[in-house]
Amino acid sequence: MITLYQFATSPFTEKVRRALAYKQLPYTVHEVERAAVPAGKYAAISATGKFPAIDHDGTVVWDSTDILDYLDKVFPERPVAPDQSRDAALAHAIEEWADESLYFYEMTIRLAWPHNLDGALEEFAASMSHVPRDQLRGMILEGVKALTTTQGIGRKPVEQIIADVERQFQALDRMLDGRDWLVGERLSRAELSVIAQVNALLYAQEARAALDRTRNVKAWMTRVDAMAPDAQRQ
Ligand SMILES: N[C@@H](CCC(=O)N[C@@H](CS)C(=O)NCC(=O)O)C(=O)O
Repeated sequence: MITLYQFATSPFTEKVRRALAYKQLPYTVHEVERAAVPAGKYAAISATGKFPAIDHDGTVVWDSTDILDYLDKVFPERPVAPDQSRDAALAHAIEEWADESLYFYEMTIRLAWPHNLDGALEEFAASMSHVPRDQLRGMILEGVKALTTTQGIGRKPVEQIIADVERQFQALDRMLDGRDWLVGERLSRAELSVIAQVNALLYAQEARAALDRTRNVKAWMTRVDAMAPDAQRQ
């Protein structure tokens, strides 16, 4: 039995849900109470206090990348890792691009830009129902601004961030020129990582405009959705 501990709003959680769907593995979802994390309620599930994490018959794994490794090891059917060694390395590099670069862009433009946060706020409110909306909005804007300022993207002028996002979408588009999948001849973990961050980015009007200027990305998203749907987005 697999239990997925998640924040519903996290792109890393979407990545894992898609992997579980692709591998046709049943699971139950435990929505993590954000307010209870600092007090250690989930310390036995995620030592970092970050989610997603899974509990598979008592084996606990946290971090979406480690979770995908684990799932392929224990359930080798329908692997999300490519077969060829070089393709597997490339999929890993693309996964890191998604998790460590696209992620900071989606956080910045979805959650630290007020006109985009308003469209995402209701989903955050679902896991923090005890916090009044206005207070929650302020907490997210302030918290994410502090985080992305420390990381660096939050210090860039808005126009530069929009240009960066355009370049990221164009890079993804060119990776898909003349091919169905990012790596190799079938869906891989590269798809699952990237589509999750793209969907988070698309809360922002600037990212939707960038997507409209691509030639291959929408069709690729439809292909990924068909093979590895996200139950939460249906
Ligand atoms: N590298 C981790 C990142 C997970 C992550 O950053 N999750 C965020 C939600 S999007 C989180 O749990 N944040 C809570 C915190 O940092 O306290 C993964 O791939 O799972």
